[in-house]
Amino acid sequence: SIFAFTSCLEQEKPINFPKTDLTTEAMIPMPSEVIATNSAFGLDENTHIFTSTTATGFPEVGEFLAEKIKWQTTLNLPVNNSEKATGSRVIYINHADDLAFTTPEAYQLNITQDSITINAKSAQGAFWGVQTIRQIIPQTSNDTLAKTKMWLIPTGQVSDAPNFGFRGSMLDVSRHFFSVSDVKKYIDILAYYKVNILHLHLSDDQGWRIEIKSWPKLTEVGGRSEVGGGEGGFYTQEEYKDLVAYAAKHHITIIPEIDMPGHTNAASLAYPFLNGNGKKVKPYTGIDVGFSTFDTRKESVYDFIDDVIREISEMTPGPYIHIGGDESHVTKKKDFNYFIARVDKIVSKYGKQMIGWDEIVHADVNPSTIAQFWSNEKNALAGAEKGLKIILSPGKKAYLDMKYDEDSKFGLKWAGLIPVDTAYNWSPETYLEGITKENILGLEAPLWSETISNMEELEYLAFPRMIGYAELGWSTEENRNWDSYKERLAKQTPYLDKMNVKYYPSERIDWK
Ligand code: TNX
Repeated sequence: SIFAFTSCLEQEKPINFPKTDLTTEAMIPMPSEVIATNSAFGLDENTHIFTSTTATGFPEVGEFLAEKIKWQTTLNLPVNNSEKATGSRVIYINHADDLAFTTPEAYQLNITQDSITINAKSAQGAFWGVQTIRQIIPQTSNDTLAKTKMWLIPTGQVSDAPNFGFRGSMLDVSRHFFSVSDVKKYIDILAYYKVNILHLHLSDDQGWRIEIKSWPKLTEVGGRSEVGGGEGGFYTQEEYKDLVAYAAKHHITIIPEIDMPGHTNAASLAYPFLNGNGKKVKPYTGIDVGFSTFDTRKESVYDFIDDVIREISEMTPGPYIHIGGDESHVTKKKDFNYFIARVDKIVSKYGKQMIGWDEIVHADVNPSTIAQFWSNEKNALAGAEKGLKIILSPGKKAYLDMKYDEDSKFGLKWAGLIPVDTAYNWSPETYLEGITKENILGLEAPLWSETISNMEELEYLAFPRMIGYAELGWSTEENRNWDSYKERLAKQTPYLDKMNVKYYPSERIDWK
């Protein structure tokens, strides 16, 4: 009929897209290069997603994008389904080897009126490209340009790669326990900002949080307390594996930490033969540090550690095991170094790379062992001189558990107050004199949990500061700028609100 004919004509009329500017979108971290071509891709119900089907992980990245587009817009887009695809707009997620950047995490985005293409060398790179797309989908649709509702994505190109391959956060689930679903929510948000490491501090004086089948009392006895006297908790091995798999789906590696020889009161409470401080072990629910130690000269202690590292290695697809090593104030220096060297060998035996807090650098460790700098600059330098790679977690800049200001509801202040701009305004590459980019593995922001016991409190300390650390790890110095960052941060509210994140609404940010 004539009616059908006119409606068909209407559909083919080129759409007059409003002018856009990809370079001013609120992308965090700031990509390496952004070029705007000032038109729009109309994301609508006819859009199809296609991925490389033979390259590992690419179809899953396509499914992830579809899931998140549905969450954001309610559109239900097909993935790798050619039915009715002819003539529709398309998002391609391609495996491509010829990118300008060498790192496997690099990706390129090419957005035109007709298609969006992600090119990436690895599924991980493609996954980061997907996060960039999520960040530039507008909150509201345009309902007048065409017959369908359209979410107008600015056209242009993004060419992007991380400055550091290790961009992390740490959660202390020991001082207070956090559930699997809490940790999953944290993972969701980290992934959105291209963070690729989540370090879990699984044991401390106040609680042991991971089931070890060969030593069941660790959780039965050692898992039942926390700071302030709460009931504590722990992850069963099934739950822990589920967490690791959830993180892997988000291209995040989990680093398990068993802190020793200090910070071990909960372990010694479960198995008193481990204790080396000469006192009777009692449950501990305070927040002091440095009073506990394993007995470093007892062979049975190393048999115990061998079992623990073996069981944890079996649940850890990632390359790293963290063995703590901080604040062992009641372990003699000689015993401490002997202990660290022995544990280093156990970790290597199970095919993993050891990470320890900066105190470990004086022990005779494997050259591939990594030192995590948190407070002692001399330790970091000594580690780098030995050729060890350094993870930067400077307490004064990167501790998520420091208060923002004197009035902060939660947090400590031993390393200083860390307002949102102080957290952002420093350079990992030049922070420590004598340590260069070659020495640095990356950046990690730890969240210790002495003063926080639920997700809302966790979010108050972690956000917005963690978003800034994500940019510090990903973007190069020339691409970072507080004035630009604070504008982009202010525009994260729709995402954070939709995620129900109770971030700290710092007055230094002009929240939108
Ligand atoms: C120091 S940082 C610690 C932790 C505390 C934290 C509180 C580090 C390696 N050790 O045991 O939780 O300060 O900010």
